[in-house]
Amino acid sequence: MTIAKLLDIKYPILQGGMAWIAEAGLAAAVSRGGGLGLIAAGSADVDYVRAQVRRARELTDRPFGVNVMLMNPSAGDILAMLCEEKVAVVTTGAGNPGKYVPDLKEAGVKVIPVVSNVALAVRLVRAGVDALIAEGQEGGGHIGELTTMALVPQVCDAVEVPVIAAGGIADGRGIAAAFMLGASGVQVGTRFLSATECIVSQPYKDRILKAKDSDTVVTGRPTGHPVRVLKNKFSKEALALEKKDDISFEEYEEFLSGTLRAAVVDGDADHGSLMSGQIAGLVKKEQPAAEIISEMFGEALEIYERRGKELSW
Ligand code: TUI
Repeated sequence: MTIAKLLDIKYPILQGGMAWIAEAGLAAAVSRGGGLGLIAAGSADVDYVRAQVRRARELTDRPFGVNVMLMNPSAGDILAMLCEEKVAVVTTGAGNPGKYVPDLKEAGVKVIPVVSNVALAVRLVRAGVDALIAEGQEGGGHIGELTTMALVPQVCDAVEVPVIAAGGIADGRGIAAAFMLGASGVQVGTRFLSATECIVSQPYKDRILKAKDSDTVVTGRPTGHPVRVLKNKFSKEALALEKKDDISFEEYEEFLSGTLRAAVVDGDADHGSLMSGQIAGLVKKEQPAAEIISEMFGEALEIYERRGKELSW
């Protein structure tokens, strides 16, 4: 079964579930453009997410999904509401959604968790998920240890369900490479930060558009929650704090609190957390989401049609 058939979409491109950023407007624009748009539940409550689902339904007849960040204390209630609303697809991040799979399947919701290693991938396939997103540490936000290049083929070999590659994919070359590794689709986050329909603050967007290859850094490694962000005053301070022996987990959490919102909503590009993948250096201009999708897929097809026959060494 192809991803496009499984999800009833035109292109095998899923939008990443970016907390505070991916709301109904972006999700609907991606779905109208032939991909699968996602509303990010992030750290929001049930009522916010329900309202976003209903808004997306007003904006598009195409299928869309909701990404549930499992560290959110309301994750269980949000998932129960998504069953009631019978959303087409749920993706999950930052945890193991195994215990929720039976109820989601019963409600007819397709379940596609993000995994960052083979062990969790195998467990979740046994639990009955429809597909998996294998996300490498090139991605933005909360990440695992393995790179996309190493993770994707190993997950593909370990499971029978379709695998969607994520982390470091922002153009047609990334799509073509992901398919060569055995993936059946891709998830794209950072490139959609530059979408015209993306509500992220202009200072955040501008930093993405100006970013170079080595402009991201991973904060939070000692806390067990590594998060990839663009380098700025916030990331410098975070790394300095992590090095101190006398800082408690609670103090560090307090320092992080509200920093993503500050970047996304308030436009504080110096003191906010600018979550971004390593591929930001490839994102050069603002474009409508539909154009991003058709351009990326067109490039991938061209690589298959032309370069596939030109392999030489
Ligand atoms: O979830 C993400 N990326 C995210 S979530 C997020 S919101 C946030 N805000 C502030 C601090 C931290 C997070 C921003 N970016 N990507 C998917 C992902 N999931 N990456 C890694 C994982 C993951 C980690 C552990 C998946 C499963 C897992 O399982 C642990 C277990 O219990 O087995």
